[in-house]
Amino acid sequence: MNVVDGDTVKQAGKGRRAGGALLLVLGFIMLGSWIVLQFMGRVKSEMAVRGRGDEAVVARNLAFQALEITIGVLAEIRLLDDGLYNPAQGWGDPMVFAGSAARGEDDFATGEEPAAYGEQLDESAAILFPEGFEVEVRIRDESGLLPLNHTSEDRWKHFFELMEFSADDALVLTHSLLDWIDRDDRPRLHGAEAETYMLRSPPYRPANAPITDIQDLLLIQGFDRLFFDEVGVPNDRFRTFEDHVSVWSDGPVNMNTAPILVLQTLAEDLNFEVDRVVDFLTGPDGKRGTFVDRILRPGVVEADLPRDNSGNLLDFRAESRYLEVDVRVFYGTTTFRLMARLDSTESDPEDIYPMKIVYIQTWGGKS
Ligand SMILES: [Ca+2]
Repeated sequence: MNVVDGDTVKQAGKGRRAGGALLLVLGFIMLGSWIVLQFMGRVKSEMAVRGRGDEAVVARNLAFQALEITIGVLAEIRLLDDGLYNPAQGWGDPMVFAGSAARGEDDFATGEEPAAYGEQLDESAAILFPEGFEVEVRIRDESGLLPLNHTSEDRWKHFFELMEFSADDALVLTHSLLDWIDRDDRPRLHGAEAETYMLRSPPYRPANAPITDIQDLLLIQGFDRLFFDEVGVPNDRFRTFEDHVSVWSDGPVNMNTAPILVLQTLAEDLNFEVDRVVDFLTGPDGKRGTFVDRILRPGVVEADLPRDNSGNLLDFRAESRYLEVDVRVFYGTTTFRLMARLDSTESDPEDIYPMKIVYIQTWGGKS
């Protein structure tokens, strides 16, 4: 796997049942705890050999180890719980899951107040890192977002209207985005192709290909005016858009992790009441995004499974396939950051990891 600092290199809860959570933990111990032990052993010996002067090196190593632990947790849960659908399966806070598993505890079945994924269930359950280093891991399920390059015209129109753009602006944004991506040079009614962009100064051509960098929106008619200020600085609407789309997801949207605006967009398109989905997912504590959330997935049998307005069950087959793992290691006044994209359903071409690492980027620290 190739990694380059500051640059992009391609290539490279509770379970559904308490017994399920226990099974996961036991499975993790049998199959994966060696990973944790090996990593921790390595960090400690590095600390001893290098001493205090090389904190940046330790921070970098810790970040990679946290990523490997995260991959281990995801792979174990995927294997033993037959797929990844919802962080409530235990992967919402992978360091806590791995820490509990390494100690043989079943914290997911005994926690009193259900915690949000971002908060640790129990500080003492998390993996212990060397003193002076704090490690934070966040997982964003891009499968719950609108695929930037694979979303229909109807969904975009609904989405831009839900973002409170006028009907006219919603049309311009939708048509211009689709024209920018599609291969032909025939503009839609409110869109734009080469004939529009070649009149600009300096002139340029549309990509006529999938967007890989979200900053390219600055070049697209409508987005240039509505998502950036006069000098090209992204505004709040750009940030809202960025939080709801994925540049690399190409599959169906996973409703388990979809933000409310994405669920509302799907609801308009598929004709269902968004509250039915939210009420189901929320679970007994009345809060969405905690470890007692219920999970929408194939095989679940519950009386209140969400249906559309014609009474048909919604499609819950979409998995948490495209995962962005954001690791931050804090030490002194400095932070080392590592961001990785994982395709949880593809195998690693080099057969080192249990899933494919599509991309890694790092900031800070020494190599
Ligand atoms: Ca085009």
